[in-house]
Parts: sequence; structure tokens; C-alpha cells
Amino acid sequence: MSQRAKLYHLPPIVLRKLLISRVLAPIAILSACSSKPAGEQPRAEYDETTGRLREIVFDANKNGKNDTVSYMDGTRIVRIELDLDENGKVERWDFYRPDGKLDKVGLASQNDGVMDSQAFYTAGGELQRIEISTKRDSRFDRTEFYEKNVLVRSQDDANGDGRPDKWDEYTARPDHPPGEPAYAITATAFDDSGSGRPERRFVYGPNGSIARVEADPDGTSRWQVRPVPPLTRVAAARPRSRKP
Ligand SMILES: [Ca+2]
Ligand SMILES: [Ca+2]
Ligand SMILES: [Ca+2]
Repeated sequence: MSQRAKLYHLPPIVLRKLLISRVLAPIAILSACSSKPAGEQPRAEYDETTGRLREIVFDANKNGKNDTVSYMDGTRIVRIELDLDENGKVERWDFYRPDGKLDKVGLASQNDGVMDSQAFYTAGGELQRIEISTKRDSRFDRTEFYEKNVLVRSQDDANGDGRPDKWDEYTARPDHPPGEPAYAITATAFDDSGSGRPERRFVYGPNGSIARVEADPDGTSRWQVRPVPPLTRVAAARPRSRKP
């Protein structure tokens, strides 16, 4: 699992219980008490016209300073924004579906309020894919696909035209040495002509060597083997470790 995937696989903060036990209940208690405990208190805001609960601000890490905002539609959680290091910049967004299940999690890799990746989950809570804005410009130009929380393939829009033009396939390395990625790239395909589909493919052998070069110029998905170039090691064949 990549470092980024590990981050996303952190259990989403379960704020439904938290909101009830540590936020909504304390708000009700505090409103009935004359003496208040030290530190910032949870705060609820309501829509002026409908009276519906709209926002709850509270102290998730319990250090006396509010750090988290839960945007609400009545009792339903719509989105939670976390600034757990309290630098004034959100570093994580949890988005919820109308049925209450987690939809996606956004992260700011530089803890600056700029969401540069977002992870999507199945209805069962399994990581499905991560979209990454490699230039941090709100365009998500790389997508990683996961099965059972393992990276299996990815696609990149290297030339920025909105369509993928590079595709990688991966295999798990369950016995990877410490500090090395838990996966290795097994093949890389490129769209050379702008057709929007893979046309040339490198299939890698052990240690990143090129086992064969294939071409599919006609888009028939029948890959034809091409001569292997004399230098059989390429930098692109090495497994990459993406730091979030
Ligand atoms: Ca806090
Ligand atoms: Ca922060
Ligand atoms: Ca492209």
C-alpha cells in the first residue's frame, strides 16, 4: 500500500457518535448550566430561516481549542473539515452521502487548505480509487485504482488535455524491504498519437528490466511484440514511491 493509500485507509473519524456524545449533548448541557468548563466549547449554528442545524464547530482532539467543523443538513452530516494541528488550514475533508455513508476523503498534502487528492470508497467502505492533482492546481491528473486496498493500476494525463495518456499496472510486493514500495510496476503503456488509448506498452521483468515491448497501433487490443531496445533498464520501470 502506498503512503498515500495508508493515509486514506486511516479509519474516517467517526463523528456521528462523537457529535452525539461529545458535542450535541455537551451543547445541551452547557446551555442549561451557568458555569462552563475551561477551553473553547462546541458551537452550533442554525439556518436563520428554516431553523435547521447547519454547522457544528468542536474540539476533536480535546486540547481546549476548536479544530473541526461539521457541516450539517439538520441531523445529517454533509461534510466534515478537520484542522487537527490548528494551523488555521484544513488538511482533511470527509464527505458523506445522503445515506450517511462516507463518500470520499480529501487531503491537503502540504496542510495548507489546498485539497490535492481525494479518495473514493465503495458503499462497503473499501478504498476504490484516489484522484491526485500532481500540480496542486485543482485538476486531478492522476488516478490510482485499488482492489482490497492494494494499488493495481493507475492512469496519468501527462500532457494536461484532460484525457489519460499513460497507464501503469502494478503487482503487490508482500515481502518488500523496509522503506521500499509495497508494489512494483509490471507494465507501462503510452498513447503516442493522442488517440486516447494505449498504443505502446513496456512489460517489465524482474528488477525493472524490460521483458518485452508491445504495440497496438490499431486499437484492437491485440498487442504485437516489438524488438526490445538494447538498453533494457529504464528509470520508469522502477517502482515509485509517491509521498503524499
Ligand atoms: Ca483542538
Ligand atoms: Ca491544519
Ligand atoms: Ca492527456
